[in-house]
Amino acid sequence: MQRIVVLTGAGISQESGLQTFRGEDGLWNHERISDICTPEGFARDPLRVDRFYNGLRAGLAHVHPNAAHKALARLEECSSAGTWDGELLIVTQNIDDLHERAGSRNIIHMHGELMRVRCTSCGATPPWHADCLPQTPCPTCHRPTLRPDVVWFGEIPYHMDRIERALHQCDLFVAIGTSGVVYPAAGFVQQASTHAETMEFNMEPSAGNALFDQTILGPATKTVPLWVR
Ligand code: BV8
Repeated sequence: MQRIVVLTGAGISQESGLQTFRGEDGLWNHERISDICTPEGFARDPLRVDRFYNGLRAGLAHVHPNAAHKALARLEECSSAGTWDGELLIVTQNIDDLHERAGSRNIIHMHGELMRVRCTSCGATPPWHADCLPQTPCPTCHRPTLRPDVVWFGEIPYHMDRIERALHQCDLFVAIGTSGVVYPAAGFVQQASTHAETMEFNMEPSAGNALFDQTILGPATKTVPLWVR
């Protein structure tokens, strides 16, 4: 049984038409991280943060999974169908739903999900809907304490225990389309490299590239299907 952990970042969704964070037209070139991607920024101006994520939600409605998302879904399907003696876990930093829409099921959204909101009073994570505002009452506890279900800087990513276990047990760790600058995700290759093969798929070497056994450069829609085939 081969155990593969795939870490994906914004680069895997780039060819679907979603912006990355740190490229020449990156999201963080137009907004300050401290204003948008921190609990302090949300506390200062919740409507501004809501506008940012509503902009991403609007964009998500017009894009589709690409060949890289679909190749990973095919690999998971081979495991379910028994044609591959392995198991695949996708740990994504992305908050889009393109892995799900490509057909993947074994996914951990470590930075949360764009199409959910989270109640800071009761912890419920109901689906987001168009007239959801920070003062909209939570459908579970009815308090007006909803926020984007997104992990911001300074907050602990979701499901870290499950991720650490998977990294400890994997035979192969693959990173696709991530710049390797945001922790703890950027540190996963170090944890895996003590016992597993490591591969990086990117357009350019990431910050942690020296830690990878193999580097495959090129657009993910070309390189990932060739690897999965
Ligand atoms: C935490 C929210 C404690 C969702 C995001 C000093 C040193 C080290 C660490 C720290 C430090 N000071 C503070 C920290 C911690 C901090 C951190 O890492 N800061 C960095 C900037 C120094 N991290 C945190 O605060 C995290 N929490 O540490 O808690 C803890 C941890 C564990 C256990 C207990 C306690 C929380 C981090 C989460 C922040 N939230 N976003 C959203 O709005 O989307 S971060 C944001 O960056 C996104 O989530 C994104 O996913 C993430 C990483 O970006 P990438 O996905 O890599 O995207 P990027 O644009 O950067 O790169 C794209 C890549 O794709 C490029 O390499 C490009 O070449 C490539 N590419 C482009 N096109 C293609 C392609 N590749 C292939 N094909 C293509 N077509």
